[in-house]
Amino acid sequence: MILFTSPLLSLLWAVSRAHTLTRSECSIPAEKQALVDDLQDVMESSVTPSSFPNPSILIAMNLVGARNAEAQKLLTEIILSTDLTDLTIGQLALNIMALTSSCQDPGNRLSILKNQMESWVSSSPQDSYSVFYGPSLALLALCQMNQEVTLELAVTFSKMLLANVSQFNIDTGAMVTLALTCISSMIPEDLSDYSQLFGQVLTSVMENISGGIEDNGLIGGSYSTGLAMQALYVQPGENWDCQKTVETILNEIEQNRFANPMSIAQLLPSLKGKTYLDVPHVVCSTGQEVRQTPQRPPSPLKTSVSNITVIYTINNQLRGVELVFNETEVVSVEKGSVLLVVLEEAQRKNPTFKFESKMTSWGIYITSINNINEDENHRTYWQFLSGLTPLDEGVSYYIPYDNEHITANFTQY
Ligand code: B12
Ligand SMILES: *[C@@H]1O[C@H](CO)[C@@H](O)[C@H](O)[C@H]1NC(C)=O
Ligand SMILES: *[C@@H]1O[C@H](CO)[C@@H](O)[C@H](O)[C@H]1NC(C)=O
Ligand SMILES: *[C@@H]1O[C@H](CO)[C@@H](O)[C@H](O)[C@H]1NC(C)=O
Ligand SMILES: *[C@@H]1O[C@H](CO)[C@@H](O)[C@H](O)[C@H]1NC(C)=O
Ligand SMILES: CC(=O)N[C@H]1CO[C@H](CO)[C@@H](O)[C@@H]1O
Repeated sequence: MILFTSPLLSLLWAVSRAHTLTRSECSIPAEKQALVDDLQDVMESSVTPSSFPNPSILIAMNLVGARNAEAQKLLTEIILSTDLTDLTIGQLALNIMALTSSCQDPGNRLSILKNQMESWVSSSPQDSYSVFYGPSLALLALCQMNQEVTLELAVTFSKMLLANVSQFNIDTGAMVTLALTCISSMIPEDLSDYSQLFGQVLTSVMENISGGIEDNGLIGGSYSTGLAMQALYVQPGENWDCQKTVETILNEIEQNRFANPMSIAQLLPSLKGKTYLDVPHVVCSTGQEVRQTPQRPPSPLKTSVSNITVIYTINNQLRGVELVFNETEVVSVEKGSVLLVVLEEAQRKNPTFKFESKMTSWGIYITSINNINEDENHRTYWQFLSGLTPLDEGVSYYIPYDNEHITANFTQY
């Protein structure tokens, strides 16, 4: 169905069409504007010389307009000096978009990403849907940088998505939507073979995202909503009440559900009607005012020093017959502690509960428990559950309640 001739592809790529977006009607009520500004301040004040270099924060800041020009400048410098050797495809893509949004030249990051993507498409076996998240970011970044190779990569990528459908993942679907929307806007409409292929993927992905719209307006839970909104902005459907989604999200913000700076980075652009497709169109103003970050209200003083009890189980039924274990420890931690404190307390009481972790853009990620390591090649990881429900936050943000039963279960994705 698809004919490949490279000169043709490059010719077509050059004929890019302007793409205009129709936005669903929704806005932030005037009385909630301060709440959103505070949220942006939390995200921007997380940028320090020693914090984890997070390109998603820079993208968000540039899309909505930085309130703290100093944080914007610092993060741009940090991203510019990030060592490229150990970056994944997705991280490279985010770095390129972050630098573009700061009107900086991404330099050799682009050619590294192209090479990595070319080997990725030719090697990937049947895979779980969320594994396509990073490569979608890559296609989006390459498309925005007008790389001719994008069309060919996108064709292979789309065929892989159509051929191997595993458990759908909203965040990944949203990224796929942004990437293929960018690519579709770069090829003439009458190129029916390509348009048809991308259209087919976009239709099924948007069906699944729409299916994730909950009665309360959230889309696939609190932390998928920001990205899902971006997808719904660029591929508008009929049945989305954007205002309802915004209202529920604003409630969630008031409940302090968006304390993690990365969760803010993925939400803020949507709240302000922006998407990652706007990255190439950011206007970089020079000589911005360095604004004083407003003082955050002091966190309420800890009045109660009472402890709570958490039942913590670590369970591996997956790896090594002789390594199988299922152990439970009851620990007492100060009320309001994050889950990480439970893990530390269990480890202190019982060496079987020894764990290892690494820092990521979302906070602390648990890589190993009782010497059983996650393995990307086998798609294994430590999943955290409350009862039988997977947690929607990591150990450095989730706050357990009294008598909660938390399980770390070694499983596959
Ligand atoms: C792929 C993915 C995974 C994979 C990561 C492995 C891999 N090699 O692909 C797996 C399935 C293992 C995973 C696990 C978890 N994930 Co996850 N994951 C994602 C997803 C879909 C894409 C991440 C990605 O590739 N980013 C692109 C690259 C370029 O960025 P990166 O920062 O380098 O990505 C790394 C980190 O994001 C890290 N990571 C992935 N998930 C999580 C979660 C936490 C809490 C941390 C600290 C790190 C982390 O793994 C990525 C690859 O190395 C995101 C969706 C999203 N909106 O971001 C959710 C997402 C980040 N995950 C989430 C959650 C909740 C989890 C779990 C805590 C679920 C659970 N109940 O156990 C666990 C982590 C537990 C632990 N061991 O600490 C939430 C975080 C929300 C929040 N407010 O904290 C997200 C946003 C999904 C959602 N919409 O709810 N995840
Ligand atoms: C999405 O939903 C449709 C049905 O609505 C289904 O056929 C398809 O396999 C789903 N998954 C993906 C990844 O698109
Ligand atoms: C592991 O232990 C928990 C708590 O004691 C128990 O509920 C669960 O059934 C056990 N699971 C397995 C697979 O043995
Ligand atoms: C309360 O929790 C802390 C850890 O947060 C622990 O060190 C301490 O022993 C606990 N106190 C009691 C009485 O269990
Ligand atoms: C724990 O992981 C195992 C192995 O993947 C799986 O069979 C089991 O259903 C998981 N348990 C829970 C509670 O999710
Ligand atoms: C297009 C594509 O990637 N197809 C793969 C789907 O999964 C099967 C089974 O693992 C692979 O053999 C195909 O290559």
